[in-house]
Order: sequence, then structure tokens, then C-alpha cells
Amino acid sequence: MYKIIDLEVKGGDSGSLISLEQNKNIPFDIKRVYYIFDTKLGVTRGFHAHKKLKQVIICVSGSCEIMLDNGFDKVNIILNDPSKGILIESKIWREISNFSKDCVIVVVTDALYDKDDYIRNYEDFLKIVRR
Ligand code: T46
Repeated sequence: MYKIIDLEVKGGDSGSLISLEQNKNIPFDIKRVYYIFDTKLGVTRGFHAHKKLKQVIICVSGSCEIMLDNGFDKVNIILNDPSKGILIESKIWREISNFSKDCVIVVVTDALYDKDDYIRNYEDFLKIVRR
């Protein structure tokens, strides 16, 4: 349903640095990067799956929780480590919650933004993954 990618931390006495490189630690051609920050208290985001999109989600500051659902099983993951990427393939329902005030998520994707790639109805999602 997902894979954890260990991102090597570089840097020395001055602090830490992680670099994201396509087809190296990010297992696809990178087409888009976006980040989510300043999510209001109590808000849950997501509530969709993607038809084709693959993404790696990295929580670079603070913490949040992501629920992933492949239509058969669900799993909850706490994101609180900038050196871990969560690779999420297509056709996985996600809901992201419990954002800390300082939470920043960086998301690296294999495609440009396409609103038609979203499956926003849970019943439609179940039909697609269970057929
Ligand atoms: C995902 C989770 C982790 C754009 O214009 N371009 C973009 O690249 C994206 C991602 C969004 N938008 C617009 C569409 C909406 O008007 O930004 C607004 C908020 O997007 P959305 O409601 O989709 O945000 P989330 O946090 O529910 O979901 C996003 C991604 O869409 C989704 O792929 O997995 O972050």
C-alpha cells in the first residue's frame, strides 16, 4: 500500500540537509513539487485517491497523521521525520489529519496537477479497486 523511503541526511556540524533526486531516492521522474503548511487546527485534508499519480510525501517540519486505504485494508502512519518519505502509488485513498501548528509537508509527484486524476467519491473508489 505504501513504502517508506529512507532519505540520507547530509551535512555536518552546521546542520542537516536532504536532497531529493529523480530516479535516485525518488523512484520516478519528478514533474511537480508542492508543499502544505499552515493547516488549521482540527482540519482533515485529502479524502481522495488518484487514478494514476504517484507521490512521495515528506513531513519536513512538525507532525501529522495519514490514513491510507487500498479498498481492502487501512493503515495509519504518523509522519514526523524529515528523513522518511512515504511512497504512495495510485488508487490509494488518503486522509491526512492531526496537523501540528508547525507541520510542513513536501510532496513530490510524477505528474503535473490534473484535477481529472482525482477520485473524490469513496464509493466510486471502492468500485474501481474492487472490480
Ligand atoms: C494529496 C495530498 C497530500 C493546485 O492548484 N495544484 C496542485 O498541485 C495541488 C496539489 C492543489 N492545487 C489546488 C487545488 C485546490 O484548490 O490547491 C487547492 C488545495 O488542494 P487539495 O484540496 O487537493 O489539497 P489536499 O491537501 O486535500 O490534497 C493534496 C493533493 O491534492 C493530493 O494529491 O495527496 O495533498
